[in-house]
Order: sequence, then structure tokens, then C-alpha cells
Amino acid sequence: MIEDISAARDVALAAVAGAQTVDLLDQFVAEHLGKRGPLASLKARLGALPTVDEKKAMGQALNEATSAVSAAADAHRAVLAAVERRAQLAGERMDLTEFRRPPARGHAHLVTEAWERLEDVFIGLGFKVAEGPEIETDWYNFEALNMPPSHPARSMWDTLFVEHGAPGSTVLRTHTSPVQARVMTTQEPPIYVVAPGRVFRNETADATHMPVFHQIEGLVVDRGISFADLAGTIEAFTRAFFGSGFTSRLRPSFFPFTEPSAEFDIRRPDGSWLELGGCGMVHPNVLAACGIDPEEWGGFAFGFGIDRMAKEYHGVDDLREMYSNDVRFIEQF
Ligand code: FA5
Repeated sequence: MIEDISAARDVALAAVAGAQTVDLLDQFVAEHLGKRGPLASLKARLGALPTVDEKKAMGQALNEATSAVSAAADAHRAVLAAVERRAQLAGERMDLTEFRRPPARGHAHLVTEAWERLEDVFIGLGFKVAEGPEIETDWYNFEALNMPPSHPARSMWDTLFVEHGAPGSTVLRTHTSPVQARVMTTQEPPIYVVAPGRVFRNETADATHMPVFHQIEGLVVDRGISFADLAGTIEAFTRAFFGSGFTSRLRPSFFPFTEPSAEFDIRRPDGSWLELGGCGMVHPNVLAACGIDPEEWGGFAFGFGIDRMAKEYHGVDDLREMYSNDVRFIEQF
């Protein structure tokens, strides 16, 4: 009988070891260790054994065989369960690579970036930042700047009027120069300010003109200020903003609020010139209109286009591109 028990145990162990799934394993365990299994039928034969010792020995052999098969089944079940769990996880895995891409980050508008860099450069040169309203009175936009009503120079700016107050008394500011007057009427010299801001003109958009654009104004009022200070400031700013390969020049020009007046151009490393803005020594009439004694104080002012600077800085061909909001264009910067 002991051989029968060993044989039944070996068959059961082989079946358990060969099971490929937990289900099959359970089925084999039930078959081999169950009530109708080979070990159970051997147990039924115990009663027929002649001696108590034999019954005891065979009973013990049967128990050991059953325990061995159970232990082998438990061990194999743990292995199969782990394999099945891994397969299940692999099957349920979701492809989340799309979400692992870093989210696309935007950036400030090219003009805003230029505006902020300009402020940084001028703050580095010792200037403070001032601002004024976009809707201005005729007085600040023109009259304080040495352009009395019906002065012909007013036609230098294609003015947009706002229906407010007396006809023609309120305008969308055509330049940032009114901030000069706002600063001079509220601050005591010495004054060193820049005033970046949005300005408006009744102009048709083209490659170098927008009806809404941005300027930065500079104003210095102090004792003993000369034209050389103006030229030096423009040169220092040009190199700080564009780099040392760039330089500047001044050409005689006319603005009612500066005397003498000039336009300034930036020379690119390839030798070509870009017209950037106007400048000059603050006109004594402007100082006087703002309550500053022109006998004691003098100064210079300048104003130039931020949009054109940003266009130049980034090598953009057409100002209108910068306002098209076309992602294919924006993503290049
Ligand atoms: C003025 O506006 C004067 N206020 C500048 C000034 C300030 C002179 C202080 C003296 C003292 P002007 O109209 O030329 O000047 O404009 C100055 C700059 O603004 C131009 O050189 C150009 O760079 C920019 N600009 C003018 N019109 C436009 C436009 N439609 N679109 C984009 N940029 C423009």
C-alpha cells in the first residue's frame, strides 16, 4: 500500500506542478485530494489493514502525502497568481504618453517683452518709470507741448478724437509726449523718467505702421543738460538693448516741443539704418507751460516706437504679423 500512496502522491504533485492557471490548479487539487480522489480511496482501504500499527503507519503516510500535495499546490498557486496579476496589469495599462509631454508654455507678447526690457535698460541708466492716461486732453497732447489750437504742426499726427466735453477737447493720445507735461506739472526737477505706453493714430496698418502702437518717452530735466547728454543716452541705450554691434545717429528734424530737434536712427551690424524716433532739447515754452523756469532748468526728451524695435530685434518683416495671433508665427519666439 505504501507504493500506492507514493504513486498517488507523485501523480498529484506532477499534476499540481503542471497546472498553467490557478483555475486548473484548483481543479487538479480537487481531483487528487477530494473525496473521490486516489488518496481518499486509499484511506478507505485503511480499515481493511490487519494490524493497528499498519493502520497507523499507512494513515501517517497518507497524511504526509496529502500535506505534501497541499503545500506544493499553495506554493504553485502563489506563483501563478503573481504571473496572472502581472498579465492583468499589463493588459489594463493605459497609454498616457500624451499627458506626459510638458504642457506648452506661452510667453509675453513680443511688444510686452521689448517694453519690459526697455524699462530694465533705462532703470539701469538711472531713470524712473512714469505713466499717463491713454485718453488725453488736448492740452496735454498738444497745447502744453507748444502747439496752440490750430497750430499747423498738429497735423503731424492723425488724431482720433473722443466724443467727450467740448468738441475736439479729448483725444486718444497720439504719442507718449503728453506724459512729459504730466510729469513736469507734478514733479520738481531734477527729473529722469521714461514713460512707455499705448498710442493711437488714424492710420492704415502696413508693414511699418499700426493704428494702435506703443512708444516709450524719455524726459530729463536738470541743470546743465546738453545735447551731448541726449546723444550719449541714446547711444548707451542702443548698445544696451541691441548689443555692441549696433550704434546710433541723430539727424536734424523738427518737433514743436523740442529745439533743436532730431530724429535718431539705429545702425545695424550690416550697415543699414532703421529710423526709430524723435528727440531734442525740451523747448523753453514747454518748460514754462509746465511751471518750470527755463532760465534755471534745461532738459532733453526722446520718443520712439516699441513695436518697431521689437520687429527689428526679432527680425520680423511686417508689424502686422506681430498682431495676427497666428500660433505658427508666435511659436517661433
Ligand atoms: C513722435 O511721436 C514724437 N512724440 C517723438 C518725440 C518725443 C520727439 C520727444 C521729440 C521729443 P513720431 O510721430 O515721429 O514722433 O513717432 C515716433 C516713432 O514712433 C516713430 O519713429 C516710429 O518708430 C513710431 N511710430 C510712429 N508711427 C507709428 C505707427 N503708425 N506704427 C508703429 N510705429 C509708429
